[in-house]
Amino acid sequence: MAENKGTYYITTPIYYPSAKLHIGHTYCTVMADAMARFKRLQGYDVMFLTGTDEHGQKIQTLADAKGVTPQKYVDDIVDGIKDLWATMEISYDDFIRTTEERHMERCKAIFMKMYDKGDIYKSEYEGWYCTPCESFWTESQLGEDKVCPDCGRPVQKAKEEAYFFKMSKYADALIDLLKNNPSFLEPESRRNEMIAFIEQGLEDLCISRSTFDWGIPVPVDERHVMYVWIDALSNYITALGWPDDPEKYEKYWPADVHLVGKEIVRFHSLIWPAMLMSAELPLPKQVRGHGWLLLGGEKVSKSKARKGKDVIDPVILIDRYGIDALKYFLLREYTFGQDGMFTNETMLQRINSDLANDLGNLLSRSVSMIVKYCDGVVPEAKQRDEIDDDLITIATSAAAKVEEKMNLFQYNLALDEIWNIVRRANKYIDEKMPWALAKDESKKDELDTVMRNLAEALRIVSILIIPYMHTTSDKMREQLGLADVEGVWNDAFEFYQMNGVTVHKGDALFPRLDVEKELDALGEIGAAQ
Ligand code: ME8
Repeated sequence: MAENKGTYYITTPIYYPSAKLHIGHTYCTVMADAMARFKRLQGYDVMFLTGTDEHGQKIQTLADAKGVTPQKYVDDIVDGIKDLWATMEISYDDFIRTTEERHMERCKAIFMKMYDKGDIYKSEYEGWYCTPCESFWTESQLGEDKVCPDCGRPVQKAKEEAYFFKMSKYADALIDLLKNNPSFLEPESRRNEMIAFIEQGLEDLCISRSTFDWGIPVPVDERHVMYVWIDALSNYITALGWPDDPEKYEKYWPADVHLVGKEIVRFHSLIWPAMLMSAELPLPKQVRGHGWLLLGGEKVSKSKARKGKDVIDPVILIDRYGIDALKYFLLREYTFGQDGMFTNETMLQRINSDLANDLGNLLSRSVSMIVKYCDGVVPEAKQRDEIDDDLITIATSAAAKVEEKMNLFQYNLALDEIWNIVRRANKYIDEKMPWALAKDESKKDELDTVMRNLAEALRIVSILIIPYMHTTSDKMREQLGLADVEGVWNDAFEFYQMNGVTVHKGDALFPRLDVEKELDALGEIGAAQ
């Protein structure tokens, strides 16, 4: 087992059970899962939390339209979300639903801490509300067209008696936090936006609603329900058992990172810390805002008139290409913090080039050659020249580079470091031409060395990819004769661990896709959606 490096607490947003989740929704969860697996592999005691955000006007309206109770409405959808995360092999340690008793009671306790501090008062709310975002806006924030600045949809006028949280009291402390502890909010562009937002003047926040009742009752006035964001943000500590069952809270809080989409950075980097300051609880160490996958912006292909739009249903894509291919694509293609266009065409091309060609071919040719030239037994390396040195250096130095990139949430660059080994190893085969060495008895030592070095480089790759594609890692290790040996992080730094191991030829890791044919098939599916 790897050494214990301490604890690591990572969260995703808790999703609204309001619609079928598309590939964009899965992006954050896939990133959080890869980070959780990466930290576990390194020896951290990881707590990975996700869940669902089930109260509020939006859910009540959707349930009313369907003619079912909000509870029935959310129960059905939450089951589907859990099924999706199971299909996607998301390794969460806890799934919190905000309709659970454990959450609701603890959320009331947070409210009471803020109330007892004197930070909550009753007044009247008059302004605008975006129901899809569950967000309050003032006249001046909306501009003339009266649309939500976050999502661009129309807002509704709201006028009701309400409880308010003295956010304005925490404006200086929040500015201080963002300016003096810049790593609290990454990337920098989001931090600057938030500083500008506060500097425009931070108003007190309306934190209760009384025109509908699908929410957690306000403990001091049951005619009101809590504003859904106060309810939702609390999940990060209610799931840990604060305050009545604090074992996990004491172990894991403060969170190492809240991963969130860019449009909800404001809630996590202003409202949530202000709530915690008011409740006199420690702040999370970091909030990281990721960009959006832009969906449906483009037809499947500009060059060919295909039938429908891109398929963005993760289940269909996983069914056709497998979960590892999809996860690899999401993590490799996009840069954390920036928006990126999602198209089926880029996805298929990436799967073909990086997975079928680069990785799949490397494994299949290496294993075939070890079978053919060495009876399947990984031989000893007998010599070492500059070309061997280059491969060995790249392979054994990758783990440290991967760690560096992962600590910056640069998943794409971390994967690129791993693919450096893959590309170098493929080039190594071309340079060493083992088929030519095999024809010359006097080159047997050189041939053995090449076979050994390829096996070792592949072993290192099989460890490094565990966080992103663990099933592919298992398949590789099966073929490399390492199925019974646990992939351990520290072993990725070392060469020469495969004395006398017997390899087994297996199926192609990723069958080569006919991109044109696949695009046509996806176009048909997209047209039917
Ligand atoms: O905001 N690309 O829930 P939500 C990337 N309940 N990310 C996307 C995306 C896309 N195309 N579409 C959605 C909520 N997301 C609240 C959170 S947390 C205390 C409460 C991301 O279901 C979005 O940015 O509307 C957000 O981070 C997440 O999906 C959940 O969105």
